[in-house]
Formats: sequence, structure tokens, C-alpha cells
Amino acid sequence: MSTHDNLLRVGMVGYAFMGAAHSQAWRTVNRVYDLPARVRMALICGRDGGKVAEAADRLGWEGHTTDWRRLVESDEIDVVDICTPGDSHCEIAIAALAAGKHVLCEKPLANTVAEAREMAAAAARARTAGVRAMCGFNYRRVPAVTMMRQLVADGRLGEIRHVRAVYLQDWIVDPQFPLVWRLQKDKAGSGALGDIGAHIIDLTQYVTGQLITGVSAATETFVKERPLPAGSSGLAAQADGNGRAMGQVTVDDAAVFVARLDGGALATYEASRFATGRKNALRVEINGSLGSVVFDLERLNELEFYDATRPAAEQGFTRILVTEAEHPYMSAWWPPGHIIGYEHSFTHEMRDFVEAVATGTDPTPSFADALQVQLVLDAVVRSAELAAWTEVEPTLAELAA
Ligand code: SOE
Repeated sequence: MSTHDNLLRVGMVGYAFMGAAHSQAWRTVNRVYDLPARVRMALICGRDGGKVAEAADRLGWEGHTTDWRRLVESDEIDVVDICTPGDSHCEIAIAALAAGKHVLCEKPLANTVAEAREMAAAAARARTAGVRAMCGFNYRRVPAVTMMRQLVADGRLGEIRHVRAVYLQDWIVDPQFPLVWRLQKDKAGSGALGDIGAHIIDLTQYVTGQLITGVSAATETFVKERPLPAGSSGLAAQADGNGRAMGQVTVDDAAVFVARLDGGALATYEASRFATGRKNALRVEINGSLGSVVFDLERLNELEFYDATRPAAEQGFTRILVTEAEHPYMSAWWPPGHIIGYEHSFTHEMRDFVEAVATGTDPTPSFADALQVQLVLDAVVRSAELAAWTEVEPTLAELAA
């Protein structure tokens, strides 16, 4: 941990949507949970000096800088939290780990498998010096999702036969929606696939304890050119009939795939930004030989559980309100029935990360876990290109096992 006992001085790079969500969680975590270390929101970094100063003030950071290298190398920082677009994850994470900082990196870990491999290798090296690294797949920490995993691990679902996962949004249905960084391959790596598909890949593998071994996929980019965002310069732009500068969309708008899991389950996945009317609809259903569970992010305090071992006359899906003190993460929050929301998944993420760093244990998902998700994303892309069944490459750890 830090040279300052029980104090973790955090430096965060990025201050947009994820930066704001993480800030909220860093601010809250010690107020809710009794932890072996206290967090100090020391420094925030962004490219625009004026905007990062404003963000520091609004989000509650003590200092601000436009130089991420200064943040990463500072003796006043113990943890580096990376909330930037994917194209800078690799460079920042590797520099931070080399400087002996614990790293929390937003998902997906990287834009390419090669980068993810480098990051996982850097994390493995840093680990030998007691430096920890984790990837921020926040939905694992929704209490109902964590509970799903426990039900599977306790054998309550029996043999897992089916996994059915969708993550649907609709924020780019309008062809006039501008070409923001999430629609550019060099910045984001991929589109709906890496941004939201990565969540359901991680979530389902986490819940079932099974890894995806192969996929058959199709992807589509429905709108191939979009207006450049205001303020963008030239690049690959051309003017459309109305004189607005247009640019190529270089990522998928939607990805669908079927998969096999290493425990024998068959799975289907759908990730789309073109599901009109669906704002942030993540739904997972798992069917086993002894029961089924269903999670729906729009009702995130609930879990539907079908227990096929009950007498036939009493069988049916039971709606469990996951707000009891016995439920994962919930004892520190409100009395039963007083529900929580999206932002709490990040507070839980920070709780687990702080606890791991302070107690010298490995947080999960590790960079190696996130590399494995990246390998699945890569298999999906290759499968869609080849229109063929494609095996997921094993990670080095799997090869060694
Ligand atoms: C945008 O699609 C986005 O903000 C993702 O990047 C997040 O990971 C997801 O949680 C919500 O949607």
C-alpha cells in the first residue's frame, strides 16, 4: 500500500461519463463501507486544462493536471484509475504499473489482443512487487448478479445448459448522431461489441464459472457515415449534400453470436446500439438442470429464480428482492426494501479493489481475466469476417494449466 499507512491516494485519468461514475464511488466508498484503507481523491487528469479544472471542482478531486505521465509518476499517488477511451489504456496502465502504482482500468481492457497481452504481462510482473491490477467490469458487483453466481456455485441450478444474454441500447439510431469516439475503431477498438458486448461476456462467464471456447458471429454497421462532431478537423472527412463534414463509422453497430462454454453450456449473445426503445437493457437468463435465474438491469434489485427441486405444485419463478443484509454488498446500505441503483455497482467495485490492495490480495477481474474477454471479442470479430465457427484462443495461463 502507500507509504502513508491506511491511505490510498488515487489519481484518475479521464473525467467524462465513467470518470464521473468512478468519482462518485471513490467519494462514497469509505462513508458506506468499513475498509482497511481510506481513499483520498488526490489528482484528476484530462487533456483540456479548463475542463479538467472544472471537473476536479465538480467531482471532488483535490488537484488536477493535463499531464497523465506526471500523475502516474507522482510520489503522491498510490492508485491510478484509468477512465479514458480504449486507445490510451495500454500505455497508461503499463507506465503506472512500472511506476509501482496499483491500477484500476475501465473495460474493455484494451483495443486489441496484443495490447491486452502486454497489459496482462505487465500486471503479472508488477504483482511480484505487491502491485495490484483490476479491470472494471462493474456489473459483476450488482448484488443480484453476485447472488446469481453464488446460486450457480452452490449447485442450485445444477448443470448449466443455456445462457441467454442481451445488452441493448439505442443512442445512435439517428443517422445524424455524430461520429463520437465510441464509433471510431482507432479510439474504441470495436463498437457495440467491445463497449457493451464485453459486459455480457464477462458477466456470464463470471456467473457460470465457465469460459467461452468458440463462437459463430455476425456483426453489422447499419449507418456507415456520420457527421463529424462539432470542432472536429479534417481527418477522413468529406462533405455531404448539406455541406456538413462526414466521416466513416469504423466499428460495428451491432454484434450477435452463439457460443459454446467449456462446461458444456450453449449460449447466445446480442449487443446492439440499434435496439430502438432500449436505453440500457442488459438481460441474462441461465437455465440449468435444477433451476433457472433471470437478471434484468432495469430491475437491478431483483432476481428471478426458478427452483425445479420444489414440489411440482409450488414451482414457478420467484421474484427475490435482493436488498436483505444477507445479500452481497447490502449490509452496509439501507434497510430491506430500500433499493439501490446503477452507481452502487461502482461503489462495490471500489470497495473490493480497496480491500484487495489494503490486504495484499489479488482483485478480480484481473488483467488476465480481462485479456480472456478480449480474446472472445477477437474471436467474434474473426468469426463475423470469415462467416465461420471460430475457436477462442487460450490465454497463456490456460496454456500453462
Ligand atoms: C456506453 O455504451 C456505456 O456507457 C458503456 O460504455 C458502459 O460500459 C455501460 O455500462 C453503459 O453504456
